[in-house]
Amino acid sequence: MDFKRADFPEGFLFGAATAAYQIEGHQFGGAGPTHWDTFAAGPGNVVRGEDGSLACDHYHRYAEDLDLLKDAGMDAYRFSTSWARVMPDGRTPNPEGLDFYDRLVDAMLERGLKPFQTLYHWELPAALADKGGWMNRDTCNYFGDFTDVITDRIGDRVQAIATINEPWCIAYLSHFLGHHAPGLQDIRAAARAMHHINLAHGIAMTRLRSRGMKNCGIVLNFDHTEPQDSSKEAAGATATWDAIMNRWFIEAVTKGSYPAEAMEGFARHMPDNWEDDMPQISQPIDFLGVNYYTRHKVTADAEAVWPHIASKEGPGDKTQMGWEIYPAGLQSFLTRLSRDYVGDMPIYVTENGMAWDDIVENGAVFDPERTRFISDHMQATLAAIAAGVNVQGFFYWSLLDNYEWAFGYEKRFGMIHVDFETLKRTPKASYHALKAAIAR
Ligand code: IFM
Repeated sequence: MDFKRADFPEGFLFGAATAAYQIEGHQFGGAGPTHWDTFAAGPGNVVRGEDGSLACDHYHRYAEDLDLLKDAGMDAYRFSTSWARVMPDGRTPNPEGLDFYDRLVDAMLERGLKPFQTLYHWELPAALADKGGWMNRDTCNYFGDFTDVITDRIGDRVQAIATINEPWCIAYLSHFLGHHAPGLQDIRAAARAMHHINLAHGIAMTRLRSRGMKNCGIVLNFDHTEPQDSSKEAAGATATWDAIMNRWFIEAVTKGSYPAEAMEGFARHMPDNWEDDMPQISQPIDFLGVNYYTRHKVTADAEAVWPHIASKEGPGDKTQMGWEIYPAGLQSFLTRLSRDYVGDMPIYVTENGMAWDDIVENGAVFDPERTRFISDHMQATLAAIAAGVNVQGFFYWSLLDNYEWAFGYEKRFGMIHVDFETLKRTPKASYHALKAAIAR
């Protein structure tokens, strides 16, 4: 790695991130069915129809996983608390689920790891999906109740709480593009989910504040977007895509408004009186989590339905996902978000990482591509810090190879290899490289 801990400001946190459904093993501990179980069981939705029922069995092996995190010299662990584990029907607390997160947080603290919790990383209880999921405003209030229950149990020990992970994926990717659960391609459903997920964030913030919680924020994903050519059409399409993907959520949360370019398509499908929710959605947060992976080149496509755009990956090297590796986009977002939206508020890079077709040979995984990827994105983060952005931490996605949603177990993002037959963990060469860098 071309960096060392000493290059970063005092107190900068290095960590790794995971999410409950992707690693825990959802069959254990009395968790209830989620809309991802339903989606995975539908034809053609997920590679090989795989689901999160076993995943990495982190539910039983969390001590080993946290030991690996600690042995790497990490400061913090970003994890999520599954709503369907804590409340299997979305409404009724499950003591076993609460006990699990109690043990998990204590195990982090015993190892000197700061717990960075995410309340919602996509596993909506199926019972609430049955009632319309994120299209139904009631789901936002139920989410507030879940926030209360889990916070009353572990809120005294967590370092930071993010309400929602990647609302764009929850709303647009899942309700308009149909790639994630519930797999809809429905603009009215999407408009409602785009608003309700923000409202759920606002309600959760209110509940957290009423319990005196500090260090509360949200995690948004951003995609570096550039026009494919110098035409007016490509510029217009890029602005629309940027509004839907990159501006909708941050502007709602920090300014209490939605961008006009996105409202052009969504306005007539929005829930009644949505404007009345904007003050609650835009109440102050304490930090912003930034998830960044890649860049897209965008142009206009008059034959496509609104938003009338076509996009493709940029020309650079690609990961196993086919995503272009473009570290400059991270620097650009960190600077833009600070300049245009959050000023000096702490920003964490809450996800950044790459999938590669890693294999274990003679007990080791050689992944120089990932080492380079991490190193280059750390340099991009350092450049943003040098430009005055208050970045306070970096979480690699992901600690473990895991359930990559519609791609099943095919794509490997981990710094630790998981054999999904035996569940054996093998730290990859990039794990050892990162460990050496942050020890220096
Ligand atoms: O695995 C996902 C994660 O759940 C959310 N952010 C992107 C990752 C890689 O696709």
